[in-house]
Amino acid sequence: MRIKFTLCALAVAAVASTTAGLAQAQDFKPRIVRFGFGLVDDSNQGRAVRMFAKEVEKATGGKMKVRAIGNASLGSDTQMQQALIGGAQEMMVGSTATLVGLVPEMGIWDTPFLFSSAKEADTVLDGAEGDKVKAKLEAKGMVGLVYWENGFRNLTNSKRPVTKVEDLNDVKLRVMQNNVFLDSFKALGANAVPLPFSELFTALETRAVDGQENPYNTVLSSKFYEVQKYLTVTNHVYSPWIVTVSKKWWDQLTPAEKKVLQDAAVKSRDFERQDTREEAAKALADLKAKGMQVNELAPAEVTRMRDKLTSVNANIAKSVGQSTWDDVNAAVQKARAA
Ligand code: TF8
Repeated sequence: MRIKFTLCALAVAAVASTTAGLAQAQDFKPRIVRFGFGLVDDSNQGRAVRMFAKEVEKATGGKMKVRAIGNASLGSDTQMQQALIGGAQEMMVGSTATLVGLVPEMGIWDTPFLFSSAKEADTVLDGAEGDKVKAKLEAKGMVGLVYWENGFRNLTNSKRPVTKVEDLNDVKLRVMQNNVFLDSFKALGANAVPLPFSELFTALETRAVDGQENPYNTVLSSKFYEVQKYLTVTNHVYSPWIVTVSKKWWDQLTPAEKKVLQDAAVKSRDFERQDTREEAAKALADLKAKGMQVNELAPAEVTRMRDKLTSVNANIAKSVGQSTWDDVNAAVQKARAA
């Protein structure tokens, strides 16, 4: 009698713990998730989207299918954002920089030299300050899941090696579409032209613009080395990517489905950062082998560039709000001291 009761209690407990803890296949409805991105399939972005897709399919027993749609086939970053807001597309990953028009606080991440290492970026982006900025998306119709690494940005152009700030004077330089980037490169004396990434290769090829700035990984995966001769190591800003979901669609999901997406997003973030860092460590040598002429800046020139760039800080503080500016900078200082 006693034994029977204990076994029975154990059985009840076991059933309760599976339903509460592990999600079952029947918790998931068949769903198709269109996950768009701007880079080519064979890029750090593409690899991480496919990794995310596998995780989600595995966790839902194949019920939720994630379609990785690259090459900006679903549109530029800003076009995809509008599709997410309207509910015509479920997910995307893109630059935080292209969200500044919707969420001004996102501009904080474009502050030149904000982060001096990837470790600082991880700590702040994954911490309370990163969360606060990410949470602002909800009021605009999107849910931010995680930040991925785009990386430290470097300058390329087809005119000349940039060894001092003045070399940029007559360079038509494509920048991402927000005022922080426009102001930053105007402060350096370049002729800054905002353009969506999806139009960049053609613009470089036809010489509509002379140069651009992006992490090594992207210069490599987007084959910019075919149309850009000179690369200058500037590391002028760390760019995050952010994985976002349509809020209209998110609100229809069950808690179990939301958890699957959140968990897979965290796994994809860790995978993506490692993959990106490994690729970046080799990319410069690859770019040289493809014929790019690479130069570093003399320390005095780095200081001059830094001084010119930090002149935009006051405007950034104004557009992101003083409290965002102060809180993020304090979090960076704390991460730096750790
Ligand atoms: C840029 C960004 C791009 C991203 C990507 C298309 O220069 O660095 O790599 O926006 O998602 O526009």
